[in-house]
Amino acid sequence: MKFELQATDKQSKARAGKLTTAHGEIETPIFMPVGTVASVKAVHQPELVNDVKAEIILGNTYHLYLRPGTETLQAAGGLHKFMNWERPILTDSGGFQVYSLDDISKITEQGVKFKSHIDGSTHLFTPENVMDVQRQIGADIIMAFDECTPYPCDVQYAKEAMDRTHRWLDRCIRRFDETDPLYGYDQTLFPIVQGSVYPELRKQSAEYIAQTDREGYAIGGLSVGEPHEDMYEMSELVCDILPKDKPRYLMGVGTPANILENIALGVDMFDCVMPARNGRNGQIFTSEGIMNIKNAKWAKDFSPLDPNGDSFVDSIYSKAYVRHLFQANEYLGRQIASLHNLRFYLWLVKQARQKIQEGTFAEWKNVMVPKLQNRL
Ligand code: PRF
Repeated sequence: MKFELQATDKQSKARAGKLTTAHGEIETPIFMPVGTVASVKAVHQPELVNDVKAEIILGNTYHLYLRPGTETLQAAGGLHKFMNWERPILTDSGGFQVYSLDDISKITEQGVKFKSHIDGSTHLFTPENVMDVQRQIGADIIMAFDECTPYPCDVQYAKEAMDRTHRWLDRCIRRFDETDPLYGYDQTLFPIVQGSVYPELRKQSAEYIAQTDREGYAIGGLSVGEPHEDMYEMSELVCDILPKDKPRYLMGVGTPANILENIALGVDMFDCVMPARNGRNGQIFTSEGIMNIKNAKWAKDFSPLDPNGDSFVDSIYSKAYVRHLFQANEYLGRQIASLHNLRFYLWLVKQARQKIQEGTFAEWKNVMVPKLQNRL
């Protein structure tokens, strides 16, 4: 993998870059649609390529390991072939998902014991087998096995979890470096910074992660319920420590406004279930703000979902029609909303990239952020 820094904003820490993987190039800043179970929900592959214009998507080790399982994925020749997605894929390591299971997972030095949400069977994830599973899935970028602390979290536990994350990282790196990719193309491993909302821990973690000298780094443990100001403070502190010539990925963030603010602090990559999940519930993100498409006020509004929207669905459907589909509980309504929102997120990061290259990002961001938070 190669990362080329192409432009940096003068009035903020925003960057534009190009990431080259075995499955093609990604222009940063980028948003990665989430395809947890080998499917970006309700979106066909040609729509993902041509309409959303996704450049990279995300898969989840936890879900893919449980179903369809690594035997099937290996027999298919890896996840790219299985789902017919020829562009880059990143897989999350499963840590975050097993902690979300909370009362049914147990953390020890060895790893995390958890029960399948599908059939209740017991499994153990360790830094080593999570590397093996991600080799078998075959994503271009794979994530270290970490422990994401909840919010709030006392400083003592946050430090314990961070130290464990660092020890697990050493084991991940050892296993990753002594194994080979299974499908003939390179994979790369991104370590994850933790440390909750404690500046001293974040600093320690960022320094530890930076000295591992990998090809890219992630920031975890944020957007878990802390105030936005804390998220921005941690994100900036970590970005200032991580090397400038490597991409930074902020995991699981966030709203459109969160994304622009974090781009301004030096983040290059994002993923979040929000555009698709909230879209399926009728929440539409636009360049003028957020709307609930189920609201009666849209009943006779025949304008597009977003007046500035360039998505395929914006060019052919109206607010009134999409509202009707939600009222009638039609699948198509949820599908249109997902497509619109995913394209909107991709449009937003591409606009950011263009403004960074033109040298006008900071002013543009300050105009956009309040607009993006409008309730329509
Ligand atoms: N760790 C991992 N995946 C994640 C997170 C994390 O901390 C988050 C936190 N927002 C989202 N996804 N491995």
